[in-house]
Formats: sequence, structure tokens, C-alpha cells
Amino acid sequence: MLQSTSRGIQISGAFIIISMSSVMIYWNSYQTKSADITIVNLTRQTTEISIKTCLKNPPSLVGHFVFHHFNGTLEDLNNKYQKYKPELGGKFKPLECQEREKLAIIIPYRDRQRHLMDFLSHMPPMLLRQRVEFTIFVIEQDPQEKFNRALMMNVGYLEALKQDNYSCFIFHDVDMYPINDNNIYKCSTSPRHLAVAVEKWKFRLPFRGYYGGVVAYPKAVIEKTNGFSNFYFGWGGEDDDLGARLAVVGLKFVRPAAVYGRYATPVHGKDKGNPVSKDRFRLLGNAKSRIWYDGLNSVVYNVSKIEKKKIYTHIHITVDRQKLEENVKLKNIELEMQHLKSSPINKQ
Ligand code: BGN
Repeated sequence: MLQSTSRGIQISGAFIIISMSSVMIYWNSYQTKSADITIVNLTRQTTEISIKTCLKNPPSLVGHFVFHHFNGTLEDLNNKYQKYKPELGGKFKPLECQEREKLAIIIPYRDRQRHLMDFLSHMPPMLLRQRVEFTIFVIEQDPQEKFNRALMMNVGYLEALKQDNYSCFIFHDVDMYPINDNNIYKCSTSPRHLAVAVEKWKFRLPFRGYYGGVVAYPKAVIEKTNGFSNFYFGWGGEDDDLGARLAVVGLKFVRPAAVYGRYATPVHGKDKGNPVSKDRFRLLGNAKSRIWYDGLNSVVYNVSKIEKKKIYTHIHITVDRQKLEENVKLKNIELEMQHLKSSPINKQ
């Protein structure tokens, strides 16, 4: 028997304490663990509220979980995730509630088929437990130029926004696998560095300012920093550059606790086409002055193919380094001209 009172609901003797103020707390912060879809059958109003909005820490979380290498095929994964009915291109929505934030996971990618299969096997179950609405975008740079991870992040951001109005972006290495689902894949107003305790560094930060592996950015912050630098061809430095950009716009990143920000990392050999960058020290030296013209507003790339797979979107990119570098220079000149025109001397 269900009976409504002004302060709560009586169900066969059991009393669930729920006042209108507590409903407002669920509604406003969606932080608490105790709700999700458990408050059904209350008043009509509370039922609607609790089903509609996903909680930030839902009760479906399990905490630590194990990374398993996956030996199957993409077809196997398509079948496995069929019950979640992802839209073509791999847009997953939680079935239990409605999430307000749309997350795009951007993976800069080249020649890591096995890691990608592991990623696609490992990630969706965790994200669905976290009640995240998400799409995975794999941004593959073709082999003719050295790999440019940060440029692929710019491309992923711009291309994802052509598909839907994503509000949160997580830029993710393909070979880092979270192993604690309290590391929530949602955005806050500050950018977040999620890869805090990584297996290959004995579950520690390699150095205090490390800002690589996995970072979460709300859309507004990416716009503020003009995205990321386009100049880092080859391995190293591009993640330090992201950190430098934040400092220029007066922002700091935050991290989850190390017990949550844990990642398994499989061992792998050196990547072909991604030699250590010799330019990285020079680029980092002037990172802060390049932010206004080297980024989203000057990136040049060519989309050769967009494959909307059942469980993710795979975008193939070619980069003409010369064209790109010319365009970044032009943007610099353009901004300097604008600056001169608007300076008080020229206005007289
Ligand atoms: C740093 C690299 C990062 C890399 C981490 C972890 C550079 C720039 C010169 C100081 N930075 O040293 O890009 O993510 O190691 O491997 O090389």
C-alpha cells in the first residue's frame, strides 16, 4: 500500500523520508548517491524529477574495477552494446535517467588497433554506470606526417561540434584505461586532469605538473584557451603546452583523488611516425605568447573520411604541415594588424 503524507510516503509500514526540500537538493546538485531512480512511486512531481535528471554520483557505481584485455571483434562489441541502443556514430544515453551534459570523448589516434578495441570494450560499461551521455570520436591522422596529438584534439573538438552541441570534452589517450568508476567522466567549471595515478608510473604522477593522458574540459574553457597548439609534431611537450595555456587565461586545473584517478596502461613498443620532438623545448619556451594565434582559430586540416560506426565515430584526417604553418603565421599577422589599428595612436 502506498500512501502519501505531507512529509513522506508510507509503504506497508516502511517510511521513506522525503520532504520537498530534499527533492530540491536532488534537483539542484544531483550530487548525492542515494537517489537516481529509486524514488519512484512518490508524488507525481517527485517521480518526474527523479527519473529525468541523472545524479553526478549514481548508486550504480562499483568503485574499483579491473581492466581486461579484449580479444574479440568490433562486431562482438556492437552486439554487446545493442541493448543500450546507441544512435549511429555511437551516441550512448543512459537508460535510467536524463543527463544534461553531452560528452564527447576525443581520442587522438594512429595505428593502435588493439588498444582501440580494448578502449571500446572497457569504457562504455563504466560510462553507463556513471550515467554519462557520450560519444567516442577517434581522430586518426594519416601516416604522411609526424603524429600531432594536440592538433588531433583541436580537430576532434571542431568535428564533434559539427555533429552535436557537446558541452563537455574529454581528451583521452587510447592506451589509458580508468579502473575506478568514482573518477567521474563529467565536466566541472574548471578543467580537470584525470590521469593521476597511472600504472606505467607505479600509480603516481611522473612529476607534479604532469597534465597528460586524460583531461576534461568544458566547452567554454577550450574556447578561452583557443584550443591547443598546432605546432607539436612528434612526441612530447604538447601536454605541457596545454597547461601553459591555462596559466595565460588565469585558470587552474583540478584533479580527482589519486585513489579514484587510477589508470591501467598496457606495455607497448615505440610508435612509428612519432619520434621524440626536437622542437618541443623551443615551442614550450614561447607557448604563452602563441596562444592567441596558434590554436582553434588557425588550424588547417582535411577530413578524408568520416565513418559513423555503431558504437563510435572514426574520423580520418590529413595534415599539410606547410599550409598549416603558413596559416598560423597569417593569423598572427592578422591579429597584430588589428591590434595596431585599435591602438590609441592610430585612432587619433
Ligand atoms: C614529459 C613530456 C610530456 C610527457 C611526460 C610524460 C616534454 C617537454 C619537455 C620538458 N614533456 O617530459 O609531453 O607527457 O613527460 O611522459 O618532453
